[in-house]
Amino acid sequence: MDSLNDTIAAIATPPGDGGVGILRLSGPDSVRLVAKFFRPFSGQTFESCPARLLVAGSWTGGDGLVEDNLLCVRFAAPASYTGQETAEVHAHGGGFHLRSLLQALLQAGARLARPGEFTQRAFLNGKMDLTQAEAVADLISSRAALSRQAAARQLEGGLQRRVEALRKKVLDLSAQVEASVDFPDEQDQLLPREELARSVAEAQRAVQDLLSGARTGRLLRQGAKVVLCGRPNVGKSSILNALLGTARAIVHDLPGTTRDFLEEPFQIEGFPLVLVDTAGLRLADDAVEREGVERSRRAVHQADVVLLVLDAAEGFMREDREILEELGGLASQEAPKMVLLNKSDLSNRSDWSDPALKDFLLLRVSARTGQGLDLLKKNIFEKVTVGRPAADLGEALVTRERHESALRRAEASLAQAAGTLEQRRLGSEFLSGDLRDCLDSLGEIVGATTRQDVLSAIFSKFCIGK
Ligand SMILES: Nc1nc2c(ncn2[C@@H]2O[C@H](COP(=O)(O)OP(=O)(O)OP(=O)(O)O)[C@@H](O)[C@H]2O)c(=O)[nH]1
Ligand SMILES: [Mg+2]
Repeated sequence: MDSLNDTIAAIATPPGDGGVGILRLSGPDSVRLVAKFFRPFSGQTFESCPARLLVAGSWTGGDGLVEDNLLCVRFAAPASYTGQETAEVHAHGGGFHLRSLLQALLQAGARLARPGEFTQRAFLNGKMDLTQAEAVADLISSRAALSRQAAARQLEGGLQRRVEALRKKVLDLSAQVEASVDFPDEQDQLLPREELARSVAEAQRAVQDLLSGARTGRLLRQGAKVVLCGRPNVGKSSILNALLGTARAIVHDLPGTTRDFLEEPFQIEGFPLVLVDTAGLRLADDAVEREGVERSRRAVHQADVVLLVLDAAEGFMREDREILEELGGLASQEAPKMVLLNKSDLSNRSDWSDPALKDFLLLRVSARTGQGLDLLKKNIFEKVTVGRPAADLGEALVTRERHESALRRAEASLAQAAGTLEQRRLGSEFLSGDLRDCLDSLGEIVGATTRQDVLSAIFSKFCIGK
């Protein structure tokens, strides 16, 4: 890893032209480097200007010519985003102009920051834990109200507090057990097994509680894939269009119209979704359609919610039954499945009492009249939020697979500890081993015990200048 003593610099605002563009520096030479080019109008040196105050002045290039009139601000360590001395240059936001200013700073001795390096420094200097650092990236990339709200809760420390409370609980337990390792003779006295078992069970419940929000948290961050599937001509593309309110997909009365799958971002009450329209599932004779059908299967495989579309006017056909059977093996067990009886404007006489359908929620809809679409949206929302009311979704949720897998390992260690406690023969050193494993796993979530390569991978996904 690069040294924290490097002074790093980057353009912090997005590429392109804008009213204002910001350059950011962090490291021991930040202020000195900016001061080489920046002359406050007040006549003071930049170094002697108060910290955290925007100072107006001119920027002079190497040849002594003024290149911009702009604002600069300095932050003294440790009271900055990164915890180091930092400086910002708020210039006019031309892409070429900003790159020229950056170039001058790099020539003067700064190093170009890697993606996420500012936030990585903030993490390394204890300004935030790993869940908060991740929340910075999530807030920047959020595209829907509820995702933004979840990222903000996490940034503010919601998840950190829940995990730290759990760690503290396990740490206390572990201290109690460790004490008895030192005095093996007094073990029974020091190890009130029932009390310990109760504490372990309590920790297990807290882990499960965190895990129960993991799916929703992940979907909030990534957008839930809602896949429309079914045989040709039942109206999948029409439903997609009706939900989006635009004629995004081609609709035609010829079966086999949609050849490739099609994805569009969509939201329900601020929950981010990706609607996926697919090619009708059937035994296709031409090679292109066969490839399309294969892609439909892959889309169903990756679905977070599956909408099987039937034709209400035609009723439940043999082909529908075959698709329904195939869905069982194809779609994820976790993914809720609903059956849409489309074209219900044409008929609602068909019989849907077939046993194959009895486990599914059947919704009568019409892409043509819009009937039933509000109810469909309400049901999709309930499925992706697992019934939590929208107001609860801002509560700190586990949002990444990384958190989830660490929690599963913590859960396994606690189960092991519970087992050890039951088998009275095993000594307390086994128990303390289990608890240490559990603490390591929990520590990975907040970044206390996270491996260097994992950390690098997390920060490398950030944008430059963050
Ligand atoms: N009356 C009525 N017609 C509909 C409805 N939805 C779709 N249709 C008609 O059904 C035909 C097929 O619609 P599509 O949306 O192309 O069907 P699809 O399932 O996407 O078909 P493929 O792409 O071929 O698999 C078109 O002629 C639509 O106008 C509906 O709710 N009511
Ligand atoms: Mg279609």
